[in-house]
Amino acid sequence: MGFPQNFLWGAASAAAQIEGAWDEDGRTPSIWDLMPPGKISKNETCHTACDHYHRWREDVEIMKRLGLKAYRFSVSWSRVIPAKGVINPKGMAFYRNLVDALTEAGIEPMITLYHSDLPQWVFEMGGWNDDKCVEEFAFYAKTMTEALSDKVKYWFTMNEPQCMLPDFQELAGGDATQIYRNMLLAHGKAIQEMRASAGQPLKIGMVVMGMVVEALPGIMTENKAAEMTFSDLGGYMTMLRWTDPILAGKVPESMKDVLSEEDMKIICQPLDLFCVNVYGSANFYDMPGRDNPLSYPGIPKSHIGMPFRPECMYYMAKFAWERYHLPILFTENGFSNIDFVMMDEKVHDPQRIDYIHRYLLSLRRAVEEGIPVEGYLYWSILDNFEWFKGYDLRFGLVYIDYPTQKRTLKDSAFYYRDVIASNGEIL
Ligand code: IFM
Repeated sequence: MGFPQNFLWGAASAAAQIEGAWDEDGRTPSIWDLMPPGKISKNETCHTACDHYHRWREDVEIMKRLGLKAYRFSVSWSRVIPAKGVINPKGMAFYRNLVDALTEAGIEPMITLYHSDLPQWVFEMGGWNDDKCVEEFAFYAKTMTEALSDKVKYWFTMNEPQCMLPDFQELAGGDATQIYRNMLLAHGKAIQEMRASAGQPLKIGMVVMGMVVEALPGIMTENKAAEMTFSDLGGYMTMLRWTDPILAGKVPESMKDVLSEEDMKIICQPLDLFCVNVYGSANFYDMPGRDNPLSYPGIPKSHIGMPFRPECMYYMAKFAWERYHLPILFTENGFSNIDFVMMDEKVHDPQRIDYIHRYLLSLRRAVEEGIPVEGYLYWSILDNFEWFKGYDLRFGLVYIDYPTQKRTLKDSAFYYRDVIASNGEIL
């Protein structure tokens, strides 16, 4: 049976991680541009990153060469809205040109509105600690859909709010419950605005970080694994704390005093997809300071330390489908490796090829059981700026030599191209 004919094979990225041009054409800084010294590894910055802002044509050409069907990117909020109520035409033009080039290349553009890079001006207003942020985000969402929704069908309000909450708290302090509530309200209000101003019926979702517990014969039944996957025990990092309110209109027990009935009318807007980033299984992560009986010395991992567990794809799809009955879009999945350009001027990355191969086989199992999976987006199209960890970690299909900005397609890029061309038949 295999993957459906219209399966969206793609790749993903985020503005702060690739664009650079942090102070050009009217853009104002985001919190990542002004990170205090000592926070980011080796005090690296994202001021230039992959210089995608100037090299986007070359990058779209690469995507076209790979035969991508979809490309998910995020918009830099402070590039399009550099100050309260101000819309920057040059910032807008950048995204309009990108969308047009993608469409011309036959690549479905997908937009994430907020992928960690809060504008500094919003941060100074109190950021997610302050209710005003909800209105500012809704205004931003409306501005973007007014400008691009006739051309872009897929929209994601936020990426991994589970991780953004602690990142924001680390910088700004404040009350986690207040930040949580404001982020959920911002998501809901944004969708109201987006649906009202859309130029066509949109497919909207919120991207969560997939904390999936996989089933293990003799150790963990499927029922138990599903229950643990959607438990509320991990605080704000758990999926359920975000997905139940937005997708099922349910308030987790622990949040009963935080979200009111009135809040829920805003937060729970109809969504079209369950969007999830999955890298490994939660039951195999080493928890610092805690004994994990499933982890062992030398457990296969990526460079960033994520356990190599292809089964996570199958169980994520299965458990999410059983709980929410929405088509699933894998908005991120990928492998960080110690890549370099070798003597033959190529980047040989067999580990990444094996990773993609095995994770996709696991995904195919879900598809063949009849679970609707809309697409798979590899993280990431390019090596990029990995937040607090800087540039050492390489997730890309395309190698970036940062001093020269030269792009080299890794072996895995060619492998993924062949997977796409065969619609997964060569797996
Ligand atoms: O680089 C990040 C991305 O911004 C969000 N998801 C996980 C990726 C790898 O750590």
